[in-house]
Amino acid sequence: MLKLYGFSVSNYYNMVKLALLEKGLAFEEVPFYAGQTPEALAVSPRGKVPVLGVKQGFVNETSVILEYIEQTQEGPALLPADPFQRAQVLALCREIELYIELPARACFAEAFFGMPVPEAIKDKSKAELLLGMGALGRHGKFAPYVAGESFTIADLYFMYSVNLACGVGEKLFGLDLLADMPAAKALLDKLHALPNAQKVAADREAAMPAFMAMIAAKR
Ligand SMILES: N[C@@H](CCC(=O)N[C@@H](CS)C(=O)NCC(=O)O)C(=O)O
Repeated sequence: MLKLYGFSVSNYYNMVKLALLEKGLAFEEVPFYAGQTPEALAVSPRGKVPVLGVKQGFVNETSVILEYIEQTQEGPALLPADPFQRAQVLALCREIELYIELPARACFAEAFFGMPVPEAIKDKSKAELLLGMGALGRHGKFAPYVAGESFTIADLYFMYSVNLACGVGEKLFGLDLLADMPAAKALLDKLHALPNAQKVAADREAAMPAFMAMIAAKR
């Protein structure tokens, strides 16, 4: 059986978890906080989650895991078969990760854990986030899904990265990053209302106290 290594508070972990649930696949969740110990690095070369455990070994990096699942498993397709359409979906995922998730992530410590982030980093993140959201507004279709008529892995990146970026925008910069994107806002609500997304969210809530205690202990 597929094994999903990671923890329920991780947004990347939840992208893969929702993909597995939407495809109706059986999998086992293996609690794994990664880190830099030799044991963790033997599972995840950079000490990140998620990691997918398969018969032959480990597959890491969310985008690669999602493509691997698509290529090897049954269930509803989350990537188009047509190469051009597939490229659009993959580009959207990459754009969301590079230009929205990563600048937002640089500010997570202050936005979500009360640990100050230097002003220079916040300034850079704010500028990059605005450019990233502009790119998403130009490239995303939101008709109703990010890449068009079908739910794809671009929706997974959108729902689990853009929601956190919006939290950063609101908490640190007083900005509504989706203010000019009503269809995107509606899609975010629609995606988070999916029954499987609700299960993922419930697991996240349940795991949050232990996660926050772990963060506090590390301070
Ligand atoms: N590029 C990685 C990023 C994954 C990532 O940043 N995961 C976070 C949790 S959301 C993590 O493992 N953080 C632990 C750390 O950086 O030590 C992927 O796509 O899977």
